[in-house]
Amino acid sequence: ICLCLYWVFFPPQVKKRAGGVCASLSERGDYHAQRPPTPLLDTINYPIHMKNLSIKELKQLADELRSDVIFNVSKTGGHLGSSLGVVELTVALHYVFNAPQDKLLWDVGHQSYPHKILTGRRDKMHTMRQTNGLSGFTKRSESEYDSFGTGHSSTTISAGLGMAVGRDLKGKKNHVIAVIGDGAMTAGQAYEAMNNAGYLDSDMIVILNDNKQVSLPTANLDGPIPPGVTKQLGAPMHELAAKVDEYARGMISGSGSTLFEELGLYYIGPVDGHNLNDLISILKEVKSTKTTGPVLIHVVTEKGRGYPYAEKAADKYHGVVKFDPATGKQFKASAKTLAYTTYFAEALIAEAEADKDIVAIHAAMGGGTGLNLFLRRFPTRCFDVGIAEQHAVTFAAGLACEGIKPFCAIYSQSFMYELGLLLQVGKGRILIEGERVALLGYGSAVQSCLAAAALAEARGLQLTVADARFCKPLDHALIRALAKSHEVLITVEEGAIGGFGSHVVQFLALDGLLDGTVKWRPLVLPDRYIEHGSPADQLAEAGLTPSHIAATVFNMLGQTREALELMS
Ligand SMILES: Cc1ncc(C[n+]2csc(CCOP(=O)(O)OP(=O)(O)O)c2C)c(N)n1
Repeated sequence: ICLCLYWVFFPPQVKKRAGGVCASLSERGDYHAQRPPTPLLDTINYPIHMKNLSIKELKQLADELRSDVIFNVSKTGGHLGSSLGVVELTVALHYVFNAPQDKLLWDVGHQSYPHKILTGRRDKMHTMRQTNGLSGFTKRSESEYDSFGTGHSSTTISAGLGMAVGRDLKGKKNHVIAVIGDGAMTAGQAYEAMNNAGYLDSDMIVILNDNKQVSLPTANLDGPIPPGVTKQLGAPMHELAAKVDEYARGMISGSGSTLFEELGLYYIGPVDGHNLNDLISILKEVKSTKTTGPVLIHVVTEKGRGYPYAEKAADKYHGVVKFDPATGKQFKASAKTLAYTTYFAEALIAEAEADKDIVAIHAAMGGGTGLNLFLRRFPTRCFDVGIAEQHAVTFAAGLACEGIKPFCAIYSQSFMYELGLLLQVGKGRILIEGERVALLGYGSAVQSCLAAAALAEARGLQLTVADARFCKPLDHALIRALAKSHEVLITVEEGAIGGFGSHVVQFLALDGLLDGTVKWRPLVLPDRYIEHGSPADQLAEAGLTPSHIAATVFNMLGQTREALELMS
């Protein structure tokens, strides 16, 4: 009831900025290599320190926070555009609610930099995404203010609902607020969670952060895709978002209810996500209303807000490397070789030139998978399905049923799933012929095997190195030959226990190859979580560097002196 009254007194509105510029400190374009002056932010270490600020001071705090985010990210790289878009929302949330008792969840967590600065981590922002430094996402072990660990998109409504129900079971009274982007909102899990939230009717607040950017037109090696293509990519999603708005205002549904209301959530919005007055009023109202069940507040924000270079960029500076704050220019290192993704995209384009049935699918990751390049060449044969990996795969299956040849690329740090044939399936190859010990590498571990062979060669031992290329189907002939002609066979993979090496040993055992004298050892990732850091640091922690591999070789041959030398 209070919420309805609220509508009468504060009708939600979205104000358009004239020419995209307004007069905040950061928006005046005062960017320098030096840290910007932040007198008010300097007095705020935790949300408790901002509780007595006036609205005017909170606005100043938001401006200082924005310039601090820009300065920090210019030194470390990271998710800039998304964080800039939620500066006012972050200030309003921490002003109105009492974290960490109230649970604040950030979906994906890539937009949590302002939150980190306001929750005791400002002095560590320069360590962001580095080994032993701050995580680029929210992380429970990093701070009690990070109520849920994220990175994977579209989980926060489910997790928030769990926290709300857990609170009720324990008889506690805190609030639960899940902030989720319009991109993350395209995933099925978000709707599964809302449906369940409507059914369970626990009090929780979902904030839909709608910045009209659903997918990541992330810069590829040759720069971001041009705005025209971005528009083409995003248009259907924007239409969908607009429809959601119309729905929300009761303009579409026959019954006059909104999409979210149909799912059982109370809808409020759209609200200008850069207007602190509006945000604070609405959040206070929702906070003080008792037993509402799940409420969804639709907040409209602008990605990259307040940093002109980000606002103008096609990718809104979603993810940036280090840059010069004064010019917005990013310091991109020129790579010696092409990225895997570019090889993949170029190979797929070559196949698709010859076969018109080939299409490509990705889940909001055109940049990360390299498929933006494919989109450029074949605009009608590339499908961005939103952050909906499970749908992407089944959509591909449907296409395949109709005789289309779909390549579905699912983005991951180290894993790409391709449907289709580019290499001879099930065939590996020998890269170096050696003696006594064979290294059988899988994926990027092959490079480490080659480096390990160089280390062994410097100590007088010539290793065999083979590239398995496939885990399934295995190259039985290759494995048999290696096992028969070496004393030791070592499988090396950047994968967990139960993967490639396990397949190999299963085959070795069944083929009787373990009944003789060959010794087999698997080198895999340890069965525990490895913290973020540079790939080199992570491999060192996992015991998978070339030195580790070479040391294993010498240990197996009983040459412990060489092994120790390699590890010292
Ligand atoms: C399951 C999954 N797929 C893809 C990604 C990669 N990803 C990270 S952020 C993002 C876009 C998020 O868009 P949105 O939720 O609207 O947040 P915004 O950055 O626009 O604020 C994507 C696709 C991911 N983190 N998790």
